[in-house]
Amino acid sequence: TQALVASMPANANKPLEHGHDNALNPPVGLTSEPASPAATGSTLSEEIPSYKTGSMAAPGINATIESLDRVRVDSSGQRLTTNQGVPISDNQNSLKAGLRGPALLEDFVLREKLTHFDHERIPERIVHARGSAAHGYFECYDAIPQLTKAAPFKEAGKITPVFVRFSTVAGERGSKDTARDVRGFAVKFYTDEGNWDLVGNNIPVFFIQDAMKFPDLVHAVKPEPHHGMPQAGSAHDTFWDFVGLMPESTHMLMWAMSDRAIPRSYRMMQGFGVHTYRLVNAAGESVFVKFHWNPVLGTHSLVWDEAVKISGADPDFHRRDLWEAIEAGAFPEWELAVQVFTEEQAEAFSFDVLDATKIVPEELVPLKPIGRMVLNRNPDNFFAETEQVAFCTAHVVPGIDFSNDPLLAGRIHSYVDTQITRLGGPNFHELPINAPIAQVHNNQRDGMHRQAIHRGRVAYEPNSLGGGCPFQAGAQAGFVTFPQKVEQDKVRGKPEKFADHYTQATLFFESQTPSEQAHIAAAFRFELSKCTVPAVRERMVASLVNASRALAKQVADGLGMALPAALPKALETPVKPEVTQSPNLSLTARPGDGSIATRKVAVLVANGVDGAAIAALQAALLAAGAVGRLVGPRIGAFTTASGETMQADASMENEPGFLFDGLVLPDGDAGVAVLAADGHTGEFIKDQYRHCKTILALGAGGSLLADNKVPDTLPSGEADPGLVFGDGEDAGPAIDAFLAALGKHRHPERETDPPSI
Ligand code: HDE
Repeated sequence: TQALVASMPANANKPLEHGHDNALNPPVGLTSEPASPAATGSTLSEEIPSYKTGSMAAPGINATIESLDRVRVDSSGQRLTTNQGVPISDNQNSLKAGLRGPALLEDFVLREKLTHFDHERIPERIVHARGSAAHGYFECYDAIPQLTKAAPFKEAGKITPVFVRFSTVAGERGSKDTARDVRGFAVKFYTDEGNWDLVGNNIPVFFIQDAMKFPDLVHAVKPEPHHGMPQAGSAHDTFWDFVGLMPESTHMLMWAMSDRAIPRSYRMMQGFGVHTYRLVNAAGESVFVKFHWNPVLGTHSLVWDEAVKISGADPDFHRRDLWEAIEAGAFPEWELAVQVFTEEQAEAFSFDVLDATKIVPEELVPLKPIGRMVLNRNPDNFFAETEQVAFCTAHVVPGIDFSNDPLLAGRIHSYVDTQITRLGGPNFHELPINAPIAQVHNNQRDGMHRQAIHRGRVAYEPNSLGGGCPFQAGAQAGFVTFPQKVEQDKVRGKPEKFADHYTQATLFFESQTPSEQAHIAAAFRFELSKCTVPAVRERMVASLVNASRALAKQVADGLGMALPAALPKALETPVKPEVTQSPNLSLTARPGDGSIATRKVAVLVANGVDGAAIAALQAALLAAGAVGRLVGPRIGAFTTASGETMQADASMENEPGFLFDGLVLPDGDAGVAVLAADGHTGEFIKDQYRHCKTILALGAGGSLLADNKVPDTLPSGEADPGLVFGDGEDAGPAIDAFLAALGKHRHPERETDPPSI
C-alpha cells in the first residue's frame, strides 16, 4: 500500500495552472486520464483493500444493498463532468478575460459548482441530530402467527433487511458522541409489505407523558437561547428548572443519570420501543406489546470522567467504534424480544401501560425472544444514507398497530411533518434510503423533487379509465386499524395512574448495584452543581426525596445544602406495585458472554522494552478477537531490548489512555525507564486505574504502577482483581489472567469518591 501511494504523482497538472505550457489550451491526455493506478487498468480501491468500505467491502445478506445499486455512483476510471454530463476540461481555473482579467459570468462550470456547494447543507434534525447508522438484517426465530401477521414474523428464518440509526438527542450534528444523553435506536425494517420503523431509545421510558410537552422539554434541554450554551448537555439551569417542575420526569431522570446515558458502544446498549404498541393477527385479534433489543455483547457503559475525556480526544468515539467493528467483520448483533400482555391484564396493572414514563417490569411480564438483528454493512455515503434516512413512527405495516399512548399520538404526526422541512418536501419517501422494497402505487402526484414518472391519465380513484387501478387491497391484504371501541367525552387531562410519578423511579434506583447507585448520585450532583440558580437545585432535590430519601441526602450533601422537605406529590397513595426489586434493571444483569472481542488494549512500548512478551500478548489478543495497539512516545519504529524493530501503532499523545479498555505495562529495564520519564505514562496509568479498567504489569513494568502511587489492594484490603502482575520471561499465565480480568469489563470494587489517585 505504501509503495502504491508513493508511486502516485503528486499533482501532474500543477505547472499548467500557472500559465506554463500554454494554459489556455488544457493539454489533452494528462488531464483526461486519471493520474492514479486506474490509468493502468486497476483502481485505487481495488489495490488498497482498506479503501473499500460500505457496499464495496465484503458482501453479506442484504436485499436493500441490491436495490440501492441503481443509484450508486462509483467514479473510478471516469472523467469529471458537470451535472448535465458535459465533460470538464479544467477543474482548477475559473473563466477569465485574460490571465489577470476579471472572471466571467458566463462561466457555467464555476457557477454550477458554487451554487451546488452553497446548498449542500440541509437542516439538521431538531433532536437526534448527531447519529451513526448501518445496514443489516433481521432474522425471525419462529413464525408467530398467533400474535401478529406482520411480514417479518411470518416464517422461521425469514430475513428482512434493516437500516439502523443510533443517535444522541440534545447535541447538534457536529457534537460529541459521549455526552450524557439518551441514545436513539431507530430501526427501519424494509418488509415485503412496506416499511416499518421502530423508532426507539436505549432507555425504556421517557421524560414526559403527553406530546403537548415535547417542544417545552426540548427547548429546556437544548443550548439556552440567549447565549447558545451548553452544547450536548443537560447540566444547565433551563433543563433542571423544567424537569424539577415536571415530577413525571423523575423515573426517566434516574435512567438518564445512570451509566445507561454514557454507553461504552452503540453495540453494547439495549434498545426499547418505549410505548405500548399492538400486535394484530390474521383473525384481527390484538395483544399489547413492548419491544426490547438486547445486545449479544452485553450492556456496558463508560464512567463519567472517562466520557468527558473521550469527548475531547475522540468526539466520534461511538461512530468510529461502530464503523470499525463492521469493517473488521465483528458484526454487532441484538436479540429482539417482546413483552406481550392482553388489555385485560393491562387494566389490572398498578401502572398505566399508556404512560410512557412507566416500564412493564420483566418480573411481571417476561421477555419472549422472537428474532435477531445483525448489522453487517456500513453505509457508502453518510449524507445520502445516514443523514437522509427518515424514520417515522407512523410507518407501520399490517400486524403492527398503535396504543392510545398520548405521547405516541403526537409522534405519529411529528415525524412525517419534520421530514417535509428537513428533506425539502413531501417526496422524501422516494429518496433511495427511504424507499420501500415493496412497490408503491397510489394517486399521489407531483411536489418538489418528484422522482417517479407516472404513466397514464388517471390519478384518482375510483376510476374506470385506468381499469380501476390501483385498487384497494381489502381487509385481508391491506392495513386495517384495530377496531378499538371508543366512546368518551372530549377532554384535556390524564388518567389517574399517570399521577404516580415516583413508584417506578424508586424501583429503578433500588434495583441498581451499589456502584450504579453511587454513579447516579454523582451524576445528579454534577448536573445540579452546574445550575446557577439555587432554587432550581433545591426543587429537584426536594422531588428526589419522594423517590429515594437516601439518594436525595447524598445529592444534597454533594451540593453543600440541607436536605429539603419532600415536594408535594400529585398522588399521595399510589397503587401498591407488583414488583419492588427488578434485578434486570441493572446493567450488570446482561454482562454478555464475557468475550473480549473488539475490546481495545494499549500496550505501552518504547526503545528497550521486552519484545517477546509483547508478541505473545498481541497473538493472544488477536486470537480472542480483541484489538491490541502498541502505543509509544511516538508512532513508528522502536527497538526492543533484544534489538528487534517493531512498530508503534499510536502515540500516547494521539491515542490517550482513556480510549482503551485495558492497559499493558511491558517488561525491560531500559524501556520502562523511557516510559517513566514521559509524563503521558502516568496519565495513562491513572486514567486506566481511576476508570476501573484492567491493567497488566509485566516484570519491571510494575514499577510504573508504584511510581504513580497505584494502590496494590482494594479499599477493602483485598487483592484488586483488575491488577494483574506477571513475569516478563514467562508471561503466559499472566496474559491468561489478564484476558479473563478484561472480560469483566471493569472493576468497580476499586472505585472511591473522590478518586484516590
Ligand atoms: Fe422523537 N423525534 N419525538 N422520540 N426521536 C425525532 O424526527 C418527537 C420520542 C426518537 O435516527 C424527530 O426525524 C416527538 C420518544 C429517535 O433519524 C422529531 C416526541 C422516543 C429519533 C421527533 C418524541 C423518540 C427521533 C427529529 C414526543 C423513543 C431519531 C428528526 C411526542 C421512543 C430518528 C426526526 C433518526 C427524532 C419528535 C419523543 C425517539 C422532531 C414530538 C418517546 C430515535 O420528529
